Amino acid sequence: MIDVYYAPTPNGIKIPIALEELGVPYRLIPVNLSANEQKRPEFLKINPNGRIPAIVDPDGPDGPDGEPVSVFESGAILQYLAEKFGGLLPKPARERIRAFEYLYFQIGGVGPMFGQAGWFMRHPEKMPAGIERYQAESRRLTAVLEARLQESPWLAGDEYSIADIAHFGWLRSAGYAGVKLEDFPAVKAWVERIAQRPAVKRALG
Ligand SMILES: N[C@@H](CCC(=O)N[C@@H](CS)C(=O)NCC(=O)O)C(=O)O
Repeated sequence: MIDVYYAPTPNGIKIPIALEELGVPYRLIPVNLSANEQKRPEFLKINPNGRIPAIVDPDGPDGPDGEPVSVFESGAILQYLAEKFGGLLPKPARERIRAFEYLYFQIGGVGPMFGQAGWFMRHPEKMPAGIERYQAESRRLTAVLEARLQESPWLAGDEYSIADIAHFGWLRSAGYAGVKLEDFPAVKAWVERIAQRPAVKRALG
């Protein structure tokens, strides 16, 4: 049974969604971010970066009776799960490349920019220019997704993948970063389509 160190945040929900989609049993271990549990020494052994999500797979990558492995960084966890359990990543090389492009686009772009936009919107006294800069960047990144989803049902192409799962939590809460989904109709329809998936409903309870 895979242990998922979890809080119900845009990064946190990626992991139970992927595990539900793959049909893999898991146990959620809540991490109280307000109490800074993610900075405790025992958790830092699992994720030296002191953030959720992280997982511990008692069987490791080699399957039953293998060595346990811990994985941190949500993109690395999604890739680990997709490769170990054989799903959520297209097999054709060209679509697989697209899946990784959009996965890293989320990890390096959408996540940090939406996060900063949301933070500055809630702390305007710190730096008004921060709101303007990070909101503008969040909208620009959403426009990139809009263009992709105008031409393709899913971010990798014809198949739903870990690239979609990585973005879903951030885009369904786009208002947090000052992004109005009404301005991005293909992204809005894609968020609604993902929210209707039975695995996603189960993961979100
Ligand atoms: N790049 C990391 C980001 C993880 C992250 O920012 N997690 C947030 C919750 S969404 C967190 O643990 N925040 C608490 C903290 O920074 O102490 C990932 O994708 O896993």
